[in-house]
Amino acid sequence: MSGLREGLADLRQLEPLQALWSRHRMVAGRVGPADNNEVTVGLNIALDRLVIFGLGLGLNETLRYLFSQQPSFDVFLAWILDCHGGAMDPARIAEVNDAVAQARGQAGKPLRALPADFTQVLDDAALCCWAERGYVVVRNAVSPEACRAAEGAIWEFLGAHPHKPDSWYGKAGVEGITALLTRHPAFDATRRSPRIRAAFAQLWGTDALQVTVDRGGFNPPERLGWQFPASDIHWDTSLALPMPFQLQGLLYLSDTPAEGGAFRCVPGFHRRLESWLAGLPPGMDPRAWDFSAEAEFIAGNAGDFIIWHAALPHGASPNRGTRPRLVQYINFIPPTVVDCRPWV
Ligand SMILES: O=C(O)CCC(=O)C(=O)O
Repeated sequence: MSGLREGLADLRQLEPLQALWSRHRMVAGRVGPADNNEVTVGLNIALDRLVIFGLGLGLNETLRYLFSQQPSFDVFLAWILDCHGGAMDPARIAEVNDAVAQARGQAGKPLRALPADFTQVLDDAALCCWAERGYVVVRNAVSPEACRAAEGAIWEFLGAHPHKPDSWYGKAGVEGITALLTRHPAFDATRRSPRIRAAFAQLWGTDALQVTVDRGGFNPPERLGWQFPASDIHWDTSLALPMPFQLQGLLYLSDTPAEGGAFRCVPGFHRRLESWLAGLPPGMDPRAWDFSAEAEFIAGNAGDFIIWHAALPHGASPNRGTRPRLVQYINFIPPTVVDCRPWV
């Protein structure tokens, strides 16, 4: 690991980081020319994502920091090091540089095919569920130890205790049901799970993928004075057609029965989104539709991973069980694939 001075020097060599900082400074400060060329914008978004995730940072936290603080480049670098406890492995920085160079070379080219010796983790039944219902559950996607470590990281971060219900509510580290923890060695370990990566690779048809650095989730049982606060069943993607192939995923860190705050989605909706949109009454906001009667609750055990097609309306559900539901959100994206559709 490099110290503060070396860390700053290493990061300063990361040319795309300077580009990211300067673009966001221009947008935040409304100075300089805006580049509206679609290809450049798409590539810039892809490279920003590569650099941010590659450095082990969350996308939201980084963009929020850049926009709210408008730091100088050196202050930004110091913030990145600070996020990692003051030091970073130079090898990680070099990897980001390599990944960016590769992504530049791959931009606009077809995704690299899976190698001939790729070991499939999704069997025929899983693939059938995927095709028809638009989701798949990878059982035992991470080891019990890795799962317990990630679960423990959330409990510790929240300062809550699994067997003390009074400690589950009113936590500063929770927004809605999102546990605001992104950077933790136990989270990094689950992100490296070969089964999760392979499942995404199988669905994407490429193993040239980048893992996202996302947060955890904490959904305790409802009780008097505390109601399920998360948003309803929703989409996180634009509804502009054609809908691109996009995936989302979460890892159950605790055993989750259907009534225990499980993930829910409207199965098969990816196959009828277009006709459903066409049949809506004029002026009706598709996002205002109540899908609750059509949604299926996907129960699972700690260590199970759910991948769903982003076209499925989905969301967490109120926890009517006895134990909090803990999850970690993980996604894998081909580095050069970006969605430039307008938000609809
Ligand atoms: O936590 C869940 O079960 C759902 C997650 C979700 O709605 C999302 O990632 O957009």
